Amino acid sequence: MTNANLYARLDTAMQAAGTKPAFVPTAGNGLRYDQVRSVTARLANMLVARGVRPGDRVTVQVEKSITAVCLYLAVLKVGAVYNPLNTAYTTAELDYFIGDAEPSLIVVPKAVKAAVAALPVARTAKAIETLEADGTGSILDLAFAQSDLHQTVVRTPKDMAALLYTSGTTGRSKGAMISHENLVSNAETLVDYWGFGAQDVLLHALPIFHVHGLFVALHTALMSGNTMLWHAKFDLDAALADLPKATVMMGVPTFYTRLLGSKHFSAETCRKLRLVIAGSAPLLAETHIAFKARTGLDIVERYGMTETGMITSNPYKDGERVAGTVGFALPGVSVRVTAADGKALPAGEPGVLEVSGPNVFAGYWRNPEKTKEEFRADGYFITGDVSVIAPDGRVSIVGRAKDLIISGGYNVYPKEIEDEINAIPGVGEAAVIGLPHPDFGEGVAAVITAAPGQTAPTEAEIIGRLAGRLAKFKQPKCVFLVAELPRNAMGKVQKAELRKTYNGTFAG
Ligand code: MLC
Ligand code: AMP
Repeated sequence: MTNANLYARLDTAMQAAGTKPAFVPTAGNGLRYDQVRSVTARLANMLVARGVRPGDRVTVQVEKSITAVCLYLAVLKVGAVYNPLNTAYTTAELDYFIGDAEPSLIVVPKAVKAAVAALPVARTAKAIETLEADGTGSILDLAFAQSDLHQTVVRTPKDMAALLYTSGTTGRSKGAMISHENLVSNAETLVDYWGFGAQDVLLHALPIFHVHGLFVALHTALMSGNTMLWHAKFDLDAALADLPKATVMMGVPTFYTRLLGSKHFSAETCRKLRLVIAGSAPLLAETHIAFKARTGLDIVERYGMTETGMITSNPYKDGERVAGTVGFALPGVSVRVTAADGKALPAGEPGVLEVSGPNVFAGYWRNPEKTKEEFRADGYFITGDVSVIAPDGRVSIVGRAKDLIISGGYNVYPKEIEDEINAIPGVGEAAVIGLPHPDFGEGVAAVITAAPGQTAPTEAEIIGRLAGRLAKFKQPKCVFLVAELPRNAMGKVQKAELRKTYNGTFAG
């Protein structure tokens, strides 16, 4: 039986890359491909020694490092399930994720180990190990006591490789169960569609706890045996310094607006770039046009989701890259647009985009009801993105059927923030909205009323109360107090009205 384990596929490519540099960090030592393979094998033996078995979850909340990538690869190698968490999440948020994922191993920085160990939900884990931002930690110490020989565990295409949490419009976050087949098929498609070759050099400045940085960027580069210019985060000066060495760059729109905001960014900076990818949030047509004018390069905007990986892309080889559109369904992926009743709509009519293909996830972790709600009977997944498909198949995302804010590429679900604000004494009701933001695309704002007969808390008090409860990027950047929230005849808060009223809040 062939091994459908994604690691087996990546290992073949990494072996072929030999002693080529895999990761070149902005400071400190990098790793060659042969070293990545041997560190990964040692970490895999460490995981086994710690009692991690195939199918077990390994929950990881660590800063971006090369060791963290090797840990991800090692989790795949032993047939376990990688569960990365945004480093911005608070301990209160962690409590929920650990309770839901029930990992057998948790990896966090040493400074937060005691707080995590104190969570009752963490008791089900066999061990809590550490990993620091500089790539050192107990996992590496333990790994170096292990052999660098490890036989990759055989997985079937449908076996789970990763569990990625994505927030919900109602209630708590849901874990998307992502299989080896989902990841292998999407990566192979992208390598081919975007013309990756062994000579490519990728500037990697995305976080590695979400689909864009962890799957799209890493998998395409590893599968092609590319060198990655490894940035712990997006830093404008560091990006400007490394871009002249890169042939490929991937980022959220904020990366590109920040680059365009620098007078040092020019066609010369991009002299070797052949491919610039944007996604995770809408790229304004004006950003696409300004980038082309400054550099001569047409950004390739693509569209995807945690649950589906990449769905569409503007063409790389043949065809026009049209600003404000997300291109065509990728090979092997099918899309359609439907009305609320699920009936397919003709080309040109807006409706909710649905998708099917080997890239679409298996469902939500221990949540069959949500899974059922978001899939059609014929297997199409309902994205919640309002789209138009032109007669030639080109897709444009024109809105959202889901109440979602995307800030700097991070999803924020208003319901979660509203629940937290509503629980603050003195608050009557909160409505959380996204407003145009020059840096983050959308910025989070809250509009509140006072509880009857009470004085509402101030903006500073509200933000202060949310600090220990919600990740920074989810916290409102401003709070407005109103006598009443605007409502329609059904009593529903009219968020469109609020967005209009406060539209210019974050302007320039
Ligand atoms: C940081 N802050 C944010 C924020 N990121 N606030 C709102 N939205 C964000 N995205 C906060 C910081 O805590 C800080 O608060 C203040 O804003 C300014 O911080 P900064 O230093 O300017 O931010 P920075 O660290 O530079 O981060 C910005 C960023 C980062 C855009 C580089 O957010 C980022 O890397 N985003 C990428 C997200 C991503 O990978 N998404 C892919 C999801 S996958 P203070 O008050 O402390 O100063 C997906 C599927 C798909 O969607 O299709 O790809
Ligand atoms: P996530 O749940 O973090 O994977 O975010 C997925 C969501 O990001 C999608 O449902 C879209 O709403 C949005 N998204 C991703 N790429 C794009 C894009 N190129 N244009 C518009 N929205 C996008």
